[in-house]
Amino acid sequence: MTNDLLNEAEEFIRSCYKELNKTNQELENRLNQINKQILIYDFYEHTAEELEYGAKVAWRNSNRCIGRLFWEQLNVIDKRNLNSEEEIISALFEHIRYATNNGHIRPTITVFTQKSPNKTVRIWNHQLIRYAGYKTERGVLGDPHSLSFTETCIKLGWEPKFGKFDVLPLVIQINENQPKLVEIPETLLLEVPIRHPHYKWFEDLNLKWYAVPIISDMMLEIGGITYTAAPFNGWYMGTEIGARNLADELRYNMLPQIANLMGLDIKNSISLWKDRAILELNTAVLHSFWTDGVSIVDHHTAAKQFKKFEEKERNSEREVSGDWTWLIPPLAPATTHIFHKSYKNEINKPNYFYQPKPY
Ligand code: HEM
Ligand code: NRG
Repeated sequence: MTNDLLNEAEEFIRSCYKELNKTNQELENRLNQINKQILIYDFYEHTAEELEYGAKVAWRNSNRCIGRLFWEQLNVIDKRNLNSEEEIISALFEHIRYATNNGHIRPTITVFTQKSPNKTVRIWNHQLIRYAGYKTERGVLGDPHSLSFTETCIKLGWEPKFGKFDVLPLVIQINENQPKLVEIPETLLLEVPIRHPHYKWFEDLNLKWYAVPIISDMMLEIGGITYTAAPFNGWYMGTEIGARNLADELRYNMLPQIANLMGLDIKNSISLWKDRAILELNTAVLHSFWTDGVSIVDHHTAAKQFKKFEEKERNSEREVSGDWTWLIPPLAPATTHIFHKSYKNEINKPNYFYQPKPY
């Protein structure tokens, strides 16, 4: 155990200090110090600089992410010193406010206390901002992706609102304590009503989506240390909302309604009604975010940015690993360069990993 940690720590510190152009003396000193700490305490703590670099490299190593060109611009907020649920909740509110930035979204991560035998912090939400989903006799109301978490919130005392776009409360747990629930203040929530540049009827669908995707259920692993609560965000690629969240049959399933309103024959798949509807839905998402001044990227621009990332990495003599099945956009994949090449899906660390659900 101790040996694994020592090895992981050493590997991280060596590459970190090399990329940060530290002297050999600094490297040796730090390795000695970490060695001692691990031998005595069975753990060590990152410096603020190591943490910042580790979180950035974890993004750089995220094989499924097409947005990695901007990995060096991640804003890392160090909140490892917080001890209570209340303090953590305030820090999450501050993350939402800082990252949202009135629509000019800032890629941000807030890192809470590392996992240790006597302390574990977990955020139960999949994303800090997410819509509830309810099972009713007439099918699912809201986001089916949130069904089990919504049920959990209700069991913990949350009052369900039975709307299509109810923002779920934050749920924070320290150790095995009773989890704390709190609503996100409305003033912090930025949402975008979806309308179409040409189809006036589109707004009558009353669709909207929240501005900032803040993944809060993954763990950040750096040099053998695990951060179980480290919510991070960038901005959306339009297809995440327009080709998946609002389109998937197992999500908001809006394509049949949109196709009907477009006057297409949804009985006949060779009319390509799904393709026509999904295209207009994606047009509407990009148009609405753009018009409201909320950061978003279309999949063609994102793919171009990813190409630039690949070039930059090659110049730094690093290989880009990637998960092709996730990197290709769900809309017109073959129009991007990503479709036409392959990537090694090799897992490098630091990285962000799934962890078991706490509920
Ligand atoms: C996945 C885009 C920022 C880490 C993804 C996906 C997209 C994307 C389209 C695939 C999502 C899906 O299919 O569900 C972007 C864009 C960003 C951005 C446009 C804008 C800056 C970030 C940041 C981080 C990050 C800041 C971490 C610091 C990840 C990870 C995944 C991912 C870990 C995989 C998630 C999973 O396995 O569920 N990203 N991303 N991304 N991104 Fe990014
Ligand atoms: N598809 C998910 C979000 C996954 C991460 N996407 C990002 N991440 N853009 C959804 O809510 O649609 N990010 O950190 O910006």
